[in-house]
Amino acid sequence: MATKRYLWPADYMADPSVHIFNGKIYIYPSHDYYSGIPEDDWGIHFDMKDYHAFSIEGDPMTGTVTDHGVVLKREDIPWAKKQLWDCDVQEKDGKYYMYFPAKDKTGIFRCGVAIADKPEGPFIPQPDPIRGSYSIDYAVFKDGDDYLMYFGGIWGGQLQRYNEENEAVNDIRFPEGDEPCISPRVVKLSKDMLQFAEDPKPIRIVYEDGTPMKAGDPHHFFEASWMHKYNGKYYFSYSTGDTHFLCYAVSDNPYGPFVYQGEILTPVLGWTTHHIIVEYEGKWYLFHHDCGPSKGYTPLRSLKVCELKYDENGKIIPIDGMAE
Ligand code: FUB
Repeated sequence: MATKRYLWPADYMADPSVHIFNGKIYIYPSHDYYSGIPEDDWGIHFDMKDYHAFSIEGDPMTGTVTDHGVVLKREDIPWAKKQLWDCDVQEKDGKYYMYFPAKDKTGIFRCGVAIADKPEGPFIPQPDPIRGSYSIDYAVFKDGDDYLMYFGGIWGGQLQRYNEENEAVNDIRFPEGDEPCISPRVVKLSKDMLQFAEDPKPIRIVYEDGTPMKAGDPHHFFEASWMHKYNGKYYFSYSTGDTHFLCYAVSDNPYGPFVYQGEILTPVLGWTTHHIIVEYEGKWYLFHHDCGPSKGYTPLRSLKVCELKYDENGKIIPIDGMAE
């Protein structure tokens, strides 16, 4: 029996964000389509125009998947010009908040917020993006009464354009070799969920000896942050982009530093790798995407799910990205 399941063979969906709302699994993916834009290192071929919401009836490996249709589209977002990339959704006081990246009219990624009364949408966008927001791949984690957003992605995700004081820089350069890799960011959201409550801070991913993850290490941070908690510890997971792994690091503090632990998923078919980890009815699952159905064509990705297991020390047992 296959240990992985393609969730929605009818269309190309990527970058899953998954939460349990009212006891049910909801998925908010990016919606890939054939844009005809030639592939480049900056991901301009990913010119997504809308988001769908999905839900699963029961067990993610076997339950019926429902497409709730388009829940937000580019033409309804006043400030957004193009590229609706990886989003996330969180619930507070019965309202559902979608956080999504899009390029504004000057070509800069910003974080928009859209609000719904139900997890299946529709989501109504705010007129402007979050003040001071930048880069991509916003993942919002509920930690007690706080909502923490983890974000950032290099190359096409523009994180290299900002210093750790959140200022745009002119002299863009990528660290190399033994230099520390570019750090993802974390920021607490305001009580109304619509703005940042503080300045975003860099997240340190360190080795066991406390030294920073090197830019030349194939396990460097690239994009696709996710946070979950297991046995009281914070697990920060991410994609290594150009080396095509999903990896994770662990901390006692949601702001880090996070000690590097290992790989979660080895490379899949297709360039990008992107995931979430969620617990449902006592089991843990990895949702991600690959390009199996499009025969390895990176701009057209498909949603997948498989079970994820920990060993007795809380280490994630790595999964083979190419296994069926
Ligand atoms: O879908 C566009 C981008 O590709 C995402 O934002 C990245 O995480 C990568 O999956």
